[in-house]
Amino acid sequence: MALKDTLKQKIEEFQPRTQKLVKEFGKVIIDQVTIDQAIGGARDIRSLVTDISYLDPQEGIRFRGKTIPETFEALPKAPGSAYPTVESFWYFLLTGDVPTAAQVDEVLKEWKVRQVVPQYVFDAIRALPRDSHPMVMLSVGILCLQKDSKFAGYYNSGKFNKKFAWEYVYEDACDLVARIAIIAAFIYNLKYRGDKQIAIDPKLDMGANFAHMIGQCEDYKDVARMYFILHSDHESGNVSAHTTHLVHSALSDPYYAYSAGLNGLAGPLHGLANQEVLDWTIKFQEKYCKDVEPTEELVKKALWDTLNSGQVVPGYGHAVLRKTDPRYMSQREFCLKTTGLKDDPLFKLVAMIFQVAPGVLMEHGKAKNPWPNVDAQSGVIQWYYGLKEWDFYTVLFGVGRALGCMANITWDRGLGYAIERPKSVTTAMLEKWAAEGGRKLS
Ligand code: HAX
Repeated sequence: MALKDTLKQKIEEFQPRTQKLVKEFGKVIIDQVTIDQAIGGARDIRSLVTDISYLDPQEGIRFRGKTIPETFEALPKAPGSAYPTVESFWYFLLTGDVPTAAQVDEVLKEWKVRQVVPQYVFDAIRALPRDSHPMVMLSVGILCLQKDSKFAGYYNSGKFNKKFAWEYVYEDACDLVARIAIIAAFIYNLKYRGDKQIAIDPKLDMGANFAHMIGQCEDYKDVARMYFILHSDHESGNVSAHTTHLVHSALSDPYYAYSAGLNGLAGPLHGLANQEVLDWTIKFQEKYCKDVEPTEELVKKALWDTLNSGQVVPGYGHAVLRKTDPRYMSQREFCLKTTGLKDDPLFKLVAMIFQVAPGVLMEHGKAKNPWPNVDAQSGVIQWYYGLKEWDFYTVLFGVGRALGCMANITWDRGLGYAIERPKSVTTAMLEKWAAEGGRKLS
């Protein structure tokens, strides 16, 4: 069965579960909110629903119930590769089913048709100052695609029906995920390769084609596949996923929603941390290791210098995780099994930081999670393969994150989730409830 038909069946089978929960159990309490949560970024409040991934503080992410190693193991691999194609992962994220080779093939073929990016997108990006951040270029590129949104077209057609709305979100979502790596490759070539563009190779899957389009080597094809899959989804509360969900909840189409999500991803406490890690590490090398080999003592000193100057250690800490991020470990394993990379001085330095930083952060005593997150390891791989322009790293994150965000909003519409509108209160109200020992709930 084609992906859209399978999805239709899944959504229709699922709808009664959501409807029953709202109708029969809508008033069942699942959480409470404290003053520090209201002021402190709504941390840990259970008020979002997704079945696409779940983040356990100790174990880390599961995509559709599978850990990262289980996901990589289960999915059909790209020809001659140890890694699955992004296309097979997309099928899995959307449906929860491991696709057959034939089903993956169908997605591959479909993306070949969908991946054509209109010239006006490239023109708009090219019109930006060349020293604009590449995340601005990506966000603008995605926003430009809005003009032809099938969801917006359906909404404005006068025939809009909530029941079928998800099908149009799905159409935009597929177009967006099929095109985003092409736009990213264009931005890379425009900014860093003197606008030397390389045409799409229609024989290649998304990851391989991205590698081809930025002039990368054969081995980088797996890097791209791994990277896009690892960065795809991290349940719904993180800034990029939540922003996409929030904006789409107003029935803004997927392009408006994901452009906004990308703007959140571009924050240094979120996706931009991967460029910050490389920046920090290279500056460390320049400052401390001009004539000497890095040592644990030097790393310790540099970490304390960062903390004492009031900055965060990029790539460490997490709002939910309380252990080393399995996405970090997955990339570390990739480094360890890649000849050349495992002996690369930068990888060795990142591995040394991994030995030292948790102890320093524990001694510092602020971060609830002193362990590395996904961003602590990702830049070093890109650097090794010659992508030394670290301001591009968040774009790579953004290409991957599109998969999770688009799968989620397709299901949001399928299950008819409401416009998001939490309630705010005033500081005076908080002070009153604090004095009374809590708000009296009638
Ligand atoms: N270095 C120094 N201090 C840190 C820290 C770090 N890596 N991580 C947390 N802290 C500090 C916080 O700034 C906070 O200090 P204040 O009380 O002075 O405000 C305190 O420890 C408590 O914070 P927390 O509860 O442990 O962490 P939060 O949930 O508030 O924030 C962050 C989570 C990821 C934003 C945070 O750990 C951080 O800033 N890390 C560094 C940046 C980073 O790597 N971001 C990427 C995270 C993964 C991701 O989203 N990728 O896209």
